Amino acid sequence: MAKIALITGATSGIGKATAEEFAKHGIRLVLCGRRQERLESIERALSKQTDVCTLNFDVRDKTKTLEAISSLPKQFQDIDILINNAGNAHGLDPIQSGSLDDWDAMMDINVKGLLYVSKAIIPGMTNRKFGHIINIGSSAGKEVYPKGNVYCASKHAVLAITEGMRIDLNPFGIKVTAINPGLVETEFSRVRFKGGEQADSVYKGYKALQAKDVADVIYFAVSRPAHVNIADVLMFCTAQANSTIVNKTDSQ
Ligand code: NDP
Ligand code: 8X3
Repeated sequence: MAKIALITGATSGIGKATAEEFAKHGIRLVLCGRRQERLESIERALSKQTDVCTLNFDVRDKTKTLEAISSLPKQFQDIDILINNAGNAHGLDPIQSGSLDDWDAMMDINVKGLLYVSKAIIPGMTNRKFGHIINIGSSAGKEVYPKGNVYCASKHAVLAITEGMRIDLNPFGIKVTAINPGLVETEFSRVRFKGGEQADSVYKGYKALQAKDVADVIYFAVSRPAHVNIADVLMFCTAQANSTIVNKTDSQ
């Protein structure tokens, strides 16, 4: 029987590209997000390749998250692969002028939301002694850059949680992986800068990672043999050396 993957943040960027990659390989999909029209159009497109079910919930809402996942039809309940991807940066401000609402959004979505979804899925995996959790961290979880403060903190937390999961779930044979990309050209910067020109300029002058590049690595991780766990991946585009050094020399 084909595996079932639940992907959060499947309406855009890395999550959507991962859904498309998994569908090509016949992995059955539970796709999550808040934008209903997008969930429906992605379901229509990918249903040609695999079985697809969608769930609309905000990962900040603990009750709705647990209810949505427990409402899955029987044939989608046994999740083999969890991709904890939903998340964003909100704002890029020095700590002394950061917005409380932005801080709440990042901690509530990137950290607590990831925990709520995991809480709903892990018992099934421990019961079946089988599963693979992939947390989408970031290079921002490995180093702190100017004005990155709370976003970097949220992604450092994702990496700590990933390591904690790998330790605690070890007796159950559950794989736990962190995939940590640098700059990826998605809707990420539009969310961070609340739209506008600043967002468009982030990916100018060099070739950033594309969502499909990250999805390829995620598929690589889930397609290893049973005895192999890819624990942690840091990936950049060739033009990026670290969070602050990006060779922007292309004329675009
Ligand atoms: P996008 O903005 O393109 O996608 C973000 C996804 O998260 C959307 O599908 C969105 O769906 C979902 N999402 C956001 N907030 C919520 C919420 N409250 N509840 C449920 N779903 C939510 O960005 P990316 O694809 O780039 O980001 C995906 C992940 O990759 C994030 O965790 C991000 O931190 C990480 N990342 C991104 C990098 C980049 O440079 N782009 C680099 C490193 C890591 P909807 O709005 O429909 O709910
Ligand atoms: C996204 C990459 O450099 O904007 O996690 O933090 S960065």
